[in-house]
Parts: sequence; C-alpha cells; structure tokens
Amino acid sequence: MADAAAMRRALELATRGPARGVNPRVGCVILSAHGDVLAEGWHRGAGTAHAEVDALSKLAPGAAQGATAVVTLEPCNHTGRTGPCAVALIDAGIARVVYAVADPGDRSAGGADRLRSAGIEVAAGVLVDEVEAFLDDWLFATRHRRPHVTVKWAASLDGRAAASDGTSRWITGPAARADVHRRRAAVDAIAVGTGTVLADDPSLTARTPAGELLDAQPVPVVFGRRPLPAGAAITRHPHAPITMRGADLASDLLELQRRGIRSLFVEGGPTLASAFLAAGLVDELLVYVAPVLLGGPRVAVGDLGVTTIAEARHFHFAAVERLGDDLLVVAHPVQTRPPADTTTDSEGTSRASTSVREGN
Ligand code: AOF
Ligand code: ZN
Repeated sequence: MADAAAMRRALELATRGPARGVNPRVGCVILSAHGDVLAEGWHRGAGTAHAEVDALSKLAPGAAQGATAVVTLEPCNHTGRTGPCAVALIDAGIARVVYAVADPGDRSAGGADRLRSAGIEVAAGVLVDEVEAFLDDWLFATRHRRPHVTVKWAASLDGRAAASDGTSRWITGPAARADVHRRRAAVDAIAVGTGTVLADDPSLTARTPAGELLDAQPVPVVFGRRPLPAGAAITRHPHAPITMRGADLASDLLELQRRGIRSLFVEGGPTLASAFLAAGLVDELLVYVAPVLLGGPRVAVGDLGVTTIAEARHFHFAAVERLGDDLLVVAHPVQTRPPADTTTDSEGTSRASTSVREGN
C-alpha cells in the first residue's frame, strides 16, 4: 500500500474516535517494508492509548522492526495522560514515519524532530488538506488556545434586541429559531451572561421545533459574578453548567479550550456579546434580522470602545439567507484585533477592557 492510500485508511480509522473532547481523532496504519498492512489503530479519547500505541499493541514484540508508521497527526512528544508516541515508535524499531498534520499542542509538539534525531526517516504533509479539514475544530482551538467563537443575536430592523420594557420573545419567527437550535447542536458550548439567566431563564438546550432534545447538546457556560438562582432552567440542562467569572475573557476561553470546548456560541445578552466583540475574540457573527421596528434603548450590542468612525470594527458578509420572514446575516471579522485591554492607541489611552460588566 502506498503512503497516500495508507493515510486514507488511517483517516478512516480516525473517524471511529469521539468527535468531541480534549483530544483529536487520530488514526494509524503500520506498513511492512513491502507495504503490507501489519496493524491498524485509532485513538478512543483522552486517557486512552494514542493511535500509534494502539496499532503497535496489536503486533508481536519485534514485528514492527523496519516498518513504516502512517499516522494522521504528528506523533506526540510529551507525557500527558499517556507516554510519548515518538518514543514508543523508536522503541518498536519503526524505520519510517509518515504523518499529515503537525501537532500544534504547546507540550505535545516536537515528535518529528525527536524521531529524526533517533535516525528515523520522517515525511510530513501527506493528505494534509483532508486531515486539516477533518480536524478543523480541534486544530482551531489548539492553535488559538481558545474555542472558535460565534456571537449570535436576533434584532429588529433598527438593531434592537428587545422592546423598551425588556420583552424580546419573539422578535424572529419559527424558521429563524429552528436555525438557531440546529446551530446550537453543532457547537460544543453555549455562553450567556448571568443577567440573561436572571432575566430570561433560558434552558440553553438544542431542540426540535416540537420541543424535543436534539441528539447533541452543547455545554452551558454562564459568565458573570452573580450566583445562579436555585430553580433556574439551566440547572436542568443535560450537562452541568460551567461558570466563569468573566473578569478576563481571554483566560476564560483558554480554560474552556483546556476542558475540550472547541466551539462556543455566545447567545447574549448584549453585555456579554459586547465584551467578546470589544476584546476582539469573535470569529463569526450570526445576526437574525426581523422586519419589525422597536426603537428605544435596548440595542443588540453596547459599547465597543469605538468612539470615532475610524475605529469601526469591520466585517464582511459571508452569507445572507432568508428564513421565513426574517434574514440571517453571517459575518466574519476582516481582521481580528488584539485583546482591547492590552492595546493602547497613539494618544496613550487604553481601550475597553476584556472583562464582562454586570448587566444582561
Ligand atoms: C498522538 N497520537 O493518537 C493522539 C495524539 O493527554 P494525552 O497523553 O492523551 O495527550 C493528548 C495530546 O496528544 C493531544 O492534545 C494531542 O496534541 C496529542 N494527541 N497524539 O501522537 C494520538 N490522540
Ligand atoms: Zn501520542
């Protein structure tokens, strides 16, 4: 079997692992010097054997001598929950290693160099585009040390998220709401501020239009310092809520990434959305626009530290969809700014901080 065919098989094996969690899905095929498949392995999730070690465990001692290991991710170089795969491959007498994507982990990287220093031939980049696409959410979170952040709001044509008395159910129609639930099911976690928990008592589950739970449920994350009311709907969520103080969003996001949250849906309210936007920590906006006017003070997004037009945050429209009577606008930032509390403009004044003020 040629390298590319073996890598395709390794990718197939990788799909058997769990799609969510701290660790990536990884597959491995061990080929003899003649290209025959000697063993296959895959990773079953954090705390279990890595793909290489799983494949090697299926061989008799000495059987991997002179063989080639084909693995979707660069073999790790660290002792985490398990030992370094680079060392396991060296000890097994592997002569050649072929991998697709480099390991971006801060502690786990460096396996390729370690293999080379042990005299093993190493080839990188085989089927790299396919494996990158397969691991996209894990790679994003590991490379950026935070989940991919989507901020969503529903607003009137004039950009209001609620009427003056605070009522907001329902600005958009059923098609827009169904779209939100489908997207909730596709992310690892949903964030709200404590103000929203107190004001709206959201369940933060992903449901069908009939109200049944979808198969995948995002973990609820609550930002803010106020305690959750004992009877809050969120306490009946299938996953226990994670609470974050919100004093430093960048470090909160790092903590979520370390817990295996690769994608985060920020659902509100305006205070939390504004804090993420002000901090430059947003990768995607989902704006559901209803053909109504509400006027008044309840804007969808509050202060972003933009005081003059030159400081406007720029996005481009990635997609516009009609959902029933409403529109969905998907927008991506043109450039991500560094966290606001670490930047100082030319006059020496610092911009808005990355913390969440109390509100909704
Ligand atoms: C590999 N092969 O099959 C996987 C790798 O805590 P640990 O010991 O499970 O290490 C987790 C890290 O190892 C993970 O974040 C990623 O960088 C790498 N995963 N590496 O050589 C595998 N699953
Ligand atoms: Zn490993």
